[in-house]
Amino acid sequence: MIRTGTVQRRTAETDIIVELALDGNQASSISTGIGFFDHMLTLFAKHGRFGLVVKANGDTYVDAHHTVEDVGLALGQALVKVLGDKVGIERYGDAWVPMDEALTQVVVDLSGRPYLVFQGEWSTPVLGGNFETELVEDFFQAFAMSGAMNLHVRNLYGRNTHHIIESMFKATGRALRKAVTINLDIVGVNSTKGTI
Ligand SMILES: [Mn+2]
Repeated sequence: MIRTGTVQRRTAETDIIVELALDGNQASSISTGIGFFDHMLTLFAKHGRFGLVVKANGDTYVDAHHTVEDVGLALGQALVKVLGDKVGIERYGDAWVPMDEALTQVVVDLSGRPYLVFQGEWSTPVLGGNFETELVEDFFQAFAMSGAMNLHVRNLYGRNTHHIIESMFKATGRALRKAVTINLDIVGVNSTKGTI
């Protein structure tokens, strides 16, 4: 069984299609008009072993904010849609990912209770010419809220801004891979409440 779903999200600011396949280790195809963001989403998909298609046409002549935030919202919506009733999934996942001198820890709970804890600081305000690095937190905020997850993204240290942010996206992919994994020992949903 391949768990897959599509979300289309259109506003006056952005027009976005996200296709997410949790299984099958399919190739990703990312096009947002923001090169650094494409690079991050490609890493996220690769290290999460997600089949991910993102096509975004946004008002990047303004800046990258609307597009980055709305892709986060659409990706979270796609995850909720694909997971459905969450029967049998591990629910929790975590990962430590280094990138050279940078180290990031991500812990996720697909709890249905949206919450973001974000710890990260860096020196470079813009990467790739049109990606304002403060948008990293906005992306994770949108993703955690619309994905109804408790997400902790914690960079411990690092010098190079590209490395720090890259370790965050890779670690999030890896943590989510664990959380969405189906465990046949789990009867129903993985909660004493009977629902997540
Ligand atoms: Mn890179």
